[in-house]
Amino acid sequence: MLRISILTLFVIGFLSTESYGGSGDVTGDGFVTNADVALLSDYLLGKVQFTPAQLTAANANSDTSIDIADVAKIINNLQATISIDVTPDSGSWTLTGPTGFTAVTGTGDRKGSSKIATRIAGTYTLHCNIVTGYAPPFDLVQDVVLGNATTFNAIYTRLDSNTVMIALPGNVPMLLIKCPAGSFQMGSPDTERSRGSDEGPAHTVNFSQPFFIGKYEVTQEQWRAVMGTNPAQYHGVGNRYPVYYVSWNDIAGAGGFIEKLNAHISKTGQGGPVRLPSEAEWEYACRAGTTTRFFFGDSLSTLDDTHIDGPTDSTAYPGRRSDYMWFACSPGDSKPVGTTPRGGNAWGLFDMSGNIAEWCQDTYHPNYIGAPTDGSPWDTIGNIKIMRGGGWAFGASKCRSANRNNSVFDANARYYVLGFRLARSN
Ligand SMILES: [Ca+2]
Ligand SMILES: [Ca+2]
Ligand SMILES: [Ca+2]
Repeated sequence: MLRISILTLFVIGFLSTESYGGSGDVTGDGFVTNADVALLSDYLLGKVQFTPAQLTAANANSDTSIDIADVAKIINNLQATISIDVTPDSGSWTLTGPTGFTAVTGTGDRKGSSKIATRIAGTYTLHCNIVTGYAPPFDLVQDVVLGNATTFNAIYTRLDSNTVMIALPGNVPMLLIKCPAGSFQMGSPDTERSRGSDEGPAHTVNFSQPFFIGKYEVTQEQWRAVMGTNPAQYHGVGNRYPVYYVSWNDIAGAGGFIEKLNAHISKTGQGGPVRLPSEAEWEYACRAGTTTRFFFGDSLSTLDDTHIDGPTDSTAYPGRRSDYMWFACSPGDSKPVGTTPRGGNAWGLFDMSGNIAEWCQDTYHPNYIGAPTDGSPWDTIGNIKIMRGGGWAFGASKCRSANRNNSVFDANARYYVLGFRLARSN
């Protein structure tokens, strides 16, 4: 009986063309994967019985028997399957892969029988497009292995009332977060460990209006979208990495990033102009209501001036400092923005401390005597510009909320640990 069935099905198999989801698809899901190999192996071991349709599919080499040669044939024909699960379903995307894979675009899910099959193993990237009212996820990158199933879970974030999204040229998104009106103590108390004298006197700054500041450091993808180039190299390169090797003048000077982006914002009716944050805005945003050395606590229990990581003191923020900021080569080079293990600060801002240091609008003053108290930039003397937040190459003490630069960077300097984020008044 079995023999007859196989012979009958042999004819059918011979007539059909060998294609994905045909010969070798023992599970009947339309794809040739490791699950088919496993099921066929179980059949050969006598563990399962097959239906006529499964017998047809299992006879992968279309001869007169089902044996180990079919297993070999199926392995040779293995596909990888790629499922795409997008939330919400209005999300649209492009899937790209290694050389030889033709990019696939779509809207909504590709799951179940509509999942994507490929016989090209390697690294695949899912890029999600802007959807009204939502911030797309960063590009999702995964290795795809023949025989296996891979799922890209693309989850958009609904924009809340505190978040603004600007579409850069090419529809590259940039997110800004609203910082509330209010007051804070700028600078550090004399008792703060590892402080510099330029962090005092601590003084009250009052913001009568809310303002916006970048959720993330400006990325290389964003820089390229506006300027057409990517100056960053050697110290973390990729769309999601922060841009560096950009001078203050490259950003805020004539013909720079801000001037070009504001022309685009104006032309596309996307609200008011962007600018660099003032130093006061930067520290207010970094602290996000905290008065401790770092936005995650005081971290007093290990030496900050060495490259030693250690526990924080605060029970409210348990963990290591490297859970909150990329500092002290932990390990080396910049990191993709927004990837610190414990997320951002209380206002949802990422990498304010660490990753790359950030240019501000102000020039450097050796102390805060005479500093403005309304949050406006202070650029009355010199050509040395402020950088804030420390970076991946610095010890933890340089990443404190109140820490200021070492008064060395003029407006034309480019540095491998120095980038920026943007601000906007309204
Ligand atoms: Ca299958
Ligand atoms: Ca066979
Ligand atoms: Ca930073």
